[in-house]
Amino acid sequence: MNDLTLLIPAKNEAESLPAVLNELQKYSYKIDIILHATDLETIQAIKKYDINIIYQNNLGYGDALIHGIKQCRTKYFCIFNADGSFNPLEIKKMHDSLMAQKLDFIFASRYQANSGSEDDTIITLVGNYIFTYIGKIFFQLNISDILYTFVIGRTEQANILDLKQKDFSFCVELPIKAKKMKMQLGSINSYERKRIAGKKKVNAFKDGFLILKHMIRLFFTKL
Ligand SMILES: Nc1nc2c(ncn2[C@@H]2O[C@H](COP(=O)(O)OP(=O)(O)OP(=O)(O)O)[C@@H](O)[C@H]2O)c(=O)[nH]1
Ligand SMILES: [Mg+2]
Repeated sequence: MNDLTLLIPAKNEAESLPAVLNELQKYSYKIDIILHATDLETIQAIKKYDINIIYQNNLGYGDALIHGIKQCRTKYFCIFNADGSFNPLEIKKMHDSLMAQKLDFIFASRYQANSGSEDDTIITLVGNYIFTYIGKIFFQLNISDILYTFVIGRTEQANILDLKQKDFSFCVELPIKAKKMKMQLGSINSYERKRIAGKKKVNAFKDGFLILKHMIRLFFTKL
């Protein structure tokens, strides 16, 4: 599949990212890792791999992805985590489904038939449920797992959205703005695995608050 680039944001993933890259080797996808130049341990850990490293100017998960999408030169991109929780086997089925349904973005979901998670906690489960529900009621979003952000999208369409959120509120900015622009969104089943090693970067309360604040702002703005 040479029309697709995997965009992998990474922060302090020296333990997990090499294992993720090993697993990806048999698929021959184009891969861009987006990280900050100060993350020397991760940079050292992936030195031997034939991948492209993009250095972000600012900090943050959303900042990394905005930067990655802007630099993406293939028709499609896939947001893929550096912690081993996404199964690369699912990429092809997501890509095929996006093409077959002529979608602009396809969002993997842990909460529909034939899906699940080994990584969810009760807090992330409830938080996700609430934000997904807000997405459905206030933005008519037809996706069942708004925060997972295992997504394949059309690069051209993502560039129209003028994405700005540098933190984890990027997760809601992408689908909500796409919906407001009347783009075609779809959902597909996925099974989330456990993070291989290292620490999660999401703080349920701090990031949950930022996400809620941004959803409220998006509700009161045109785009
Ligand atoms: N470049 C960059 N990557 C980040 C940053 N924060 C998180 N990431 C990466 O984004 C991906 C998702 O982060 P996680 O900590 O796994 O967050 P999550 O998957 O939502 O949370 P859990 O699955 O609940 O642990 C991982 O690949 C992280 O390394 C950041 O500030 N900058
Ligand atoms: Mg994770």
